[in-house]
Amino acid sequence: MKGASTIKSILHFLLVVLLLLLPCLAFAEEPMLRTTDPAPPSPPPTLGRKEEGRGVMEFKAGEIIVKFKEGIPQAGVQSLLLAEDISILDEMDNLGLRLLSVPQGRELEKAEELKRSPLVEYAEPNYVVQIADAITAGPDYSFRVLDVEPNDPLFLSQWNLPKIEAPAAWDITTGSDRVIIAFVDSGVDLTHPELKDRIWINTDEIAGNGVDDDGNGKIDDVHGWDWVNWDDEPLDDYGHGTFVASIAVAETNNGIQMAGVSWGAEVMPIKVFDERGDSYHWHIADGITYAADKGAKIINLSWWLRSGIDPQPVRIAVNYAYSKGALVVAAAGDSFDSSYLYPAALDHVVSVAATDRYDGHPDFSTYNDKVDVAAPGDDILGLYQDTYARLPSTRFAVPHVSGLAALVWSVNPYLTPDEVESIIESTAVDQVGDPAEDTPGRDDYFGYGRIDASAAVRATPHYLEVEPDDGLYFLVCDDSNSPSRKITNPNTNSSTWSATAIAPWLSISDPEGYTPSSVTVSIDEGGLPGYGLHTAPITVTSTMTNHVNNPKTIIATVNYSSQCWRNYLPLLFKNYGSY
Ligand SMILES: [Ca+2]
Ligand SMILES: [Ca+2]
Ligand SMILES: [Ca+2]
Ligand SMILES: [Ca+2]
Repeated sequence: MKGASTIKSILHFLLVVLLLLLPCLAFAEEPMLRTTDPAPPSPPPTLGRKEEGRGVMEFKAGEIIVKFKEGIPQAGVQSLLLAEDISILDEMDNLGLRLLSVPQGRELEKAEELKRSPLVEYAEPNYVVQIADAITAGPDYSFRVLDVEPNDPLFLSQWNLPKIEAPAAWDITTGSDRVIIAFVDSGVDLTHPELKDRIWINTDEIAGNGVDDDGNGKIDDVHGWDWVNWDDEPLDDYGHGTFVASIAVAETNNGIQMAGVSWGAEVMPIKVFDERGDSYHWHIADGITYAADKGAKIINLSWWLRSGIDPQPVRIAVNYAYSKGALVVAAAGDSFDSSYLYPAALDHVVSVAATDRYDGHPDFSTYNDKVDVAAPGDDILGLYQDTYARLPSTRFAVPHVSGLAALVWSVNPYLTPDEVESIIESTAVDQVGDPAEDTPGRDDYFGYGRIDASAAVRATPHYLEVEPDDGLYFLVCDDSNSPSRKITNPNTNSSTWSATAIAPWLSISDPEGYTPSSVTVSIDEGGLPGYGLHTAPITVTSTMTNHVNNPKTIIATVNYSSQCWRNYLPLLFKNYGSY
């Protein structure tokens, strides 16, 4: 077997040569690594992690949120921060919260140290919130875009609106633009034809002058604010906020696309979620506070926090918003179980569960003793980018309740958040679902029941408001046409009120229009008894059976002369601004 031995020797030789060459090959491939240069530094971590509650909580590296006890001297706070080598990044004076800068990697340790100080009420990391956070495997959260854009109005395929009796509610009101819904979300498409005329305008701020005119720390925040990019354009680069807002307030009866629950409400975009759908407790707490300070009546929170821990900054912000008269509405969650999810499980938050088109309880919808009401939250149509999507989630049940609260507040702008919540809950339809789940009265699956918009607005005591409410002034002359003026009701539909007068020289039309609605008051010159000043009362009456402040009287005054120049001259000095 000499030949075999020779082959073995040759192979052995080749192996040795190969082994000797290997370092050279490696060197030829990556010559720079053989020098003494240090390895390039890895990028700083942007997130920390902590085992908590139901899983791992992520938080922003280098930041913690602290609330100092009330009445603590500032000097004490300063020396504590100095001793701990901590600096202040941001402050929320209304909530008494401070965002502190701490060394990266030591967030939990620093929070624990501060918690031991008698000056500190609580301290915790600046936790991450994910808008589409599913804590267990759940429904498909990716946006499913419709294959075919229907030629017929999309309202016909919005099963959710007739289900909650929205069309019958619209006989009473289609929603006043005086009611603002803040969407604490990923922003809103400000130029979408279905939303652009619904965007709230901050009248205390002058656009584009580079000045913080209303002194709230945000320059030129004319239509909300973007906490992610810290600018005045809360645009939606994720798609969620536009989808949610369209369910509540899409422009309706405009001949295009879809319908919203409240056609008239205004949208305040609070952009705190970024293009991946992530946010932080600090931004969310600040966004909720901003919305409450700027007069939002409803704060829509279509998301929940992972892990089920009680979020202190969000809790404090929600309590603040409630104290300012806002109704906070949040998703019960898509947990498939009975876990408490926040913010829905907080006090002063309406927790909304989902129903399907058969008034069933979808498996994903969280059930627990915090659930207040149920609303359509399965196969819900909304605007997504340049088209539509149909999605399931308790996140999309929330804007139904927000839109309904806007309708209720339109019928009566003077209700408290507790009164609005009570009307929505007491008129919700009980025992619509599986009898094993939807037991008589309140239950953990449906809360007080599936919302009924028509019943809610009809149970709301109508507070009739009209403009002008202090009198109408007319100039009537032989040498010009007789004038007419409008009395406008900005809050409710034409069916809810009427206006009458008994003077032979006054005629008043029936109310017309949705919301706003109006009557036209005309002067019949021939009925006037002669030249001079004449007055007559106009009686404005709510025709709803359930009303307050009723009826109202508006005085109509006519100044009648042969030639109008005789009237114009003294008017310049009397300053009748209403003409
Ligand atoms: Ca400002
Ligand atoms: Ca400005
Ligand atoms: Ca539309
Ligand atoms: Ca029930």
